[in-house]
Amino acid sequence: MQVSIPSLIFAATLAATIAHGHVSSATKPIQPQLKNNDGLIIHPEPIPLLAITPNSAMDSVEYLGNAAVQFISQMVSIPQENVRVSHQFIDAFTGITHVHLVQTFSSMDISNSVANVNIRNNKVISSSHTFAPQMSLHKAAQFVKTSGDSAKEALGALAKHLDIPLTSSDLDQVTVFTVNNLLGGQQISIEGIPTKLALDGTAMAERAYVQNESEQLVPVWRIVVEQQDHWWNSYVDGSGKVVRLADWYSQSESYLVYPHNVLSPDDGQRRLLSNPANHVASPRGWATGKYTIGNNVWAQSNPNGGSSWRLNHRPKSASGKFSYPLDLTKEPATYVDASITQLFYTNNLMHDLSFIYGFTEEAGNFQDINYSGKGLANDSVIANTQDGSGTDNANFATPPDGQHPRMRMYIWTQTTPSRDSSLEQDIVAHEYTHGISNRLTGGAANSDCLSANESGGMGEGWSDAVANLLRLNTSHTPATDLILGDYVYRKNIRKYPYSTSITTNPSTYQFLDRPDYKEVHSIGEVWAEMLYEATWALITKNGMAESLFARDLTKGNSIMLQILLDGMKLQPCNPSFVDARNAILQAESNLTSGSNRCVLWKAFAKRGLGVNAAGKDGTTHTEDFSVPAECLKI
Ligand SMILES: *[C@@H]1O[C@H](CO)[C@@H](O)[C@H](O)[C@H]1NC(C)=O
Ligand SMILES: *[C@@H]1O[C@H](CO)[C@@H](O)[C@H](O)[C@H]1NC(C)=O
Ligand SMILES: *[C@@H]1O[C@H](CO)[C@@H](O)[C@H](O)[C@H]1NC(C)=O
Ligand SMILES: *[C@@H]1O[C@H](CO)[C@@H](O)[C@H](O)[C@H]1NC(C)=O
Ligand SMILES: CC(=O)N[C@H]1CO[C@H](CO)[C@@H](O)[C@@H]1O
Ligand SMILES: CC(=O)N[C@H]1CO[C@H](CO)[C@@H](O)[C@@H]1O
Ligand SMILES: [Zn+2]
Repeated sequence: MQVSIPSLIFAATLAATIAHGHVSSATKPIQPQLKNNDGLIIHPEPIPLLAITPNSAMDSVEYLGNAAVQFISQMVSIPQENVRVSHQFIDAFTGITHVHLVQTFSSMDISNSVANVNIRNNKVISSSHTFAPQMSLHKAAQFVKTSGDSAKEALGALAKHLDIPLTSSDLDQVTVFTVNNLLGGQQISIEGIPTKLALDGTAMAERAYVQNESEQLVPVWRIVVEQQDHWWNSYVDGSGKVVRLADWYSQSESYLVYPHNVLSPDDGQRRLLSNPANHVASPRGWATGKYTIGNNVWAQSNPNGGSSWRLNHRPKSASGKFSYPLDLTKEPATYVDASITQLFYTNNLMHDLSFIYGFTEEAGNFQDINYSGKGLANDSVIANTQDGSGTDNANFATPPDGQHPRMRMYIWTQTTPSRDSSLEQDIVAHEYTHGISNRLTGGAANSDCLSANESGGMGEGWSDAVANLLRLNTSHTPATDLILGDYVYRKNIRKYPYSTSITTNPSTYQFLDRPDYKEVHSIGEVWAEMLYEATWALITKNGMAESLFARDLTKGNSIMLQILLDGMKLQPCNPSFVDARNAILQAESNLTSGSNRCVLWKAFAKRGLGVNAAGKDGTTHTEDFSVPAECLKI
């Protein structure tokens, strides 16, 4: 029986069926942006420390600490008695003495007014500070309420901020004790706290100041409370507002997955990857809690194929380690947690990769919280593994910015046992790229810009092209041919392998006029083949970066991914092949100033999209194999 070629993915615009609800967002740290933060000041001529007579009783470390106090207080014109050394040591490797200081007021720390002074050979080589000016000290408000009860009120305010409100009967159970701290100041021990707020029922409180964004000193209660996954150092002002908040717990996450250089189970083993998130693209990591849920993706199974997803099954890990058994001799349902973990991983990988290359919050990417405050929030990817609404396929729906896209990965039935498409990177990468191309073409608010014949076809093509780029590595050469879907389908899901050989893959521009090239995936094959030529042309000229994630724009594969995404942003809604090629050429001109222009022209011309090629939807396509005259001499 003939098996029909499955049509991987229609990038359909979403009907308004997706459930919309509150996305729980982790509490964010709060750090006032201080005015007087000039960063590290390097003193090219190291500044000799002023001679304070070393007291013979002091060791040199203490001497340097005092000298640092004197140095910094002179530099910012505040009294020495308002500066305290919080930590200092001599680094045995460099010989540099590092002195850390904090500004004080009324014998209390101004918690975020800090400085550091780096000293070598009794000279200051660099320093920094965020001290409040002397004027602020004069104006500073005194504590009005200092009683233990006001510490309790502050705890109640913190609980509310953390979304764990305490009832009045909860608060009735809470008791406060005054204890003396090591510096002779008063500390308060708070006990009897519900364990939902404090792991062991206790918290520490002390009075302090916080410098706010207008250089004013705000009297606060500092409260330290430890929870299962957080360890909060908080500063609550008299009105109950949390004005500073830090989490001492750094979330660690790990995933047992096929890493991105292992295309599928056919290609290698799973490995446990620790903290794989890119710090720029996902500053707070991938999983924000105990499940495969995060700011970029919510991954779950969906065996019945319905549209609900929030409460669907997901693996749970209290420790942040997502590691589940996988026996490929059994049916996919037996390893659903491994599959969800893999899908979560690959989606996040695509998020981070595309973010680095400019699919940012501002550009309309997929995130629940936009950390930059730009772009619309609440649109993480809904990624369903083993989705019951189909088999032998996968798809991705992209509504406009601010609405969740949905990825549905199906089980493939070509083999016994069946295979799970979430385990094949090229298919997941293909799907995710539909989201990128749809959001970037025509702007993030318009999801209808790859919906004509040619543009829809190119949507398929970009998806194959990015999947190809992601899997290329330094042992590949221009002679490498790539096929898609090999793991789940056991053969190529496209007509021809992607290849720089005209014999292996004969696709050219004029194929678009053939009756068997009206369907988007066929059109996409022609476009992706042109992009495969362009990719190798760029790599041949510029070499290949070992990892795309380094975004080394001197290397061919990174240049290619960059101009693909830049081109999407430049091109019109529903572009033709000619438009998209021109946008890529313009992106190249901006990025590498034309140094790769002729290489690109030659690649496109090799496949009939040369300088005199003409055509668009509704017309015939005239192919042309020539390059601009300027490219003939090179
Ligand atoms: C996200 O969605 C929730 C619930 O629908 C809403 O309360 C919240 O304001 C939204 N956030 C943004 C930034 O749109
Ligand atoms: C800083 O604190 C002062 C005194 O409490 C207040 O008047 C001012 O509005 C605060 N500034 C900011 C930016 O919060
Ligand atoms: C490149 O990928 C191939 C699979 O296509 C793999 O066999 C090979 O080991 C990889 N090489 C490197 C350097 O990662
Ligand atoms: C788009 O393709 C369909 C069939 O695949 C065809 O009927 C239609 O005429 C095409 N539209 C244009 C504008 O070429
Ligand atoms: C434009 C826009 O919707 N910006 C949102 C980004 O996210 C923050 C919350 O993190 C919202 O407050 C903004 O409205
Ligand atoms: C080579 C070149 O033209 N680079 C420009 C690309 O666009 C950015 C943003 O407009 C400019 O800053 C670059 O100079
Ligand atoms: Zn597709």
